[in-house]
Amino acid sequence: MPTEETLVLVKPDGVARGLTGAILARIEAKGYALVDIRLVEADRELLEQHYAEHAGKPFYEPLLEFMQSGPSVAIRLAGNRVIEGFRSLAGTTDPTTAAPGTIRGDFGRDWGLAVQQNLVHGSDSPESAARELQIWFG
Ligand code: RTP
Ligand code: MG
Repeated sequence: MPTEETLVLVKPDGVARGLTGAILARIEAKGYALVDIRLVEADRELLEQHYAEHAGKPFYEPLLEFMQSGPSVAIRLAGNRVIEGFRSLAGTTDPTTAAPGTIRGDFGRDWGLAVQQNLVHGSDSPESAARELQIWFG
């Protein structure tokens, strides 16, 4: 089976809180390979592409604002079943109920804001991964 790739983001809250290293340590300990990594100040145009599926939802505008609040770390990550595997490491979307042992469960906090600041993003399918890697890495 060919090695799979996914797009992982350490979102602005993760970078601002100094959690990039701790998050990368979990990814590396799991055995996934860093293929490319860069610090990105995402602009609105990039984020509109990335979050196209959420356009019109109540959290969409706050989400785009949050994602422009500071740099994100974009990672091209490779490994067997890495798409599913990273989402398992990340935990579910809501940090309050994300399982302990996951990135969101251990480090994520509900700030009572209009958008979940949940530290990381991971592509949810091979189609999303291909599309998102093109957006963030060209
Ligand atoms: P991601 O795309 O970031 O890996 O997270 P996900 O699949 O778990 O969540 P998704 O449903 O795709 O939502 C994308 C991001 O939007 C924010 N969100 N806030 N206020 C809310 O209830 C809410 N719902 C979604 C989160 O930052 C989520 O990661
Ligand atoms: Mg998603």
